[in-house]
Amino acid sequence: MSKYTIVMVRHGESEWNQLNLFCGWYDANLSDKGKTEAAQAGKAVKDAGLKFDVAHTSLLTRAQETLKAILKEIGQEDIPIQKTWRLNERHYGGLTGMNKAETAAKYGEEQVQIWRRSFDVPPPAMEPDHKYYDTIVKDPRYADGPKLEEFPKFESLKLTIERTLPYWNDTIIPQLKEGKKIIIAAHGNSLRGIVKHLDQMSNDQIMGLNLPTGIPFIYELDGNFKPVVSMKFLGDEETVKAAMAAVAAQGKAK
Ligand code: DG2
Repeated sequence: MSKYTIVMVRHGESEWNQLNLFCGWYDANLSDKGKTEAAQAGKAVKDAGLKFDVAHTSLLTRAQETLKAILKEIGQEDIPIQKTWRLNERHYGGLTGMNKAETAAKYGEEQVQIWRRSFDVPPPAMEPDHKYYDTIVKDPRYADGPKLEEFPKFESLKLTIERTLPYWNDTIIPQLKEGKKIIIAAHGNSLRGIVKHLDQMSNDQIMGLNLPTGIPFIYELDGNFKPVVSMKFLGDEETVKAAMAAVAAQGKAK
């Protein structure tokens, strides 16, 4: 029997998604299309009659703006919003800022697929001479964490899960237990980590999952936080399928 309901959404398309650049911890804004997707996500949430007591998001603008648009649409801009680096996108290391299709042309589609979707093979590290190193490491939004010694220079999905899951277990679960209705607006890979955990997907199974931008999905969980309903998208099946395929195709050489 379903006891808890939680809604999750990957942010709307960012300007860097649009340019097909590895983004990670770079703070890209939503594109115009992404803003429209965020508003549509809000409409879908409204049509489903969902309301929330608390919202969670990352420290990155694209996720926060998506959340804002959704809460505006459902008239709930006043609920508490908790922001954490633990929901940030996985850190794409030295790949940050590189074009995914050009990277595939240079290093091969197989290598890009490993970097994007393998469970535990990390991308190359972001070295201090990387164009975006200072922009990210010295960003004051990280003053409260992660600490310099744990500040990522790259992350595999495995490493992403290792810093996202403590937030799920220590913050989200207790709030669900209190009966709070929750929405999480985050990123392709931080959410893939949560989905892998909830659905107990194998390392191979999670490789095949690509989350679309701006389409909310629902989990219904039993008393032991096991899914009764998994990843039910608030969108029609064909649209969701096409959007997932488009994300997968971003790693193809042009
Ligand atoms: C994308 C995900 O993150 O990229 O960092 O480039 O969800 O913040 O747009 P998001 C990025 P892929 O793993 O799908 O290549």
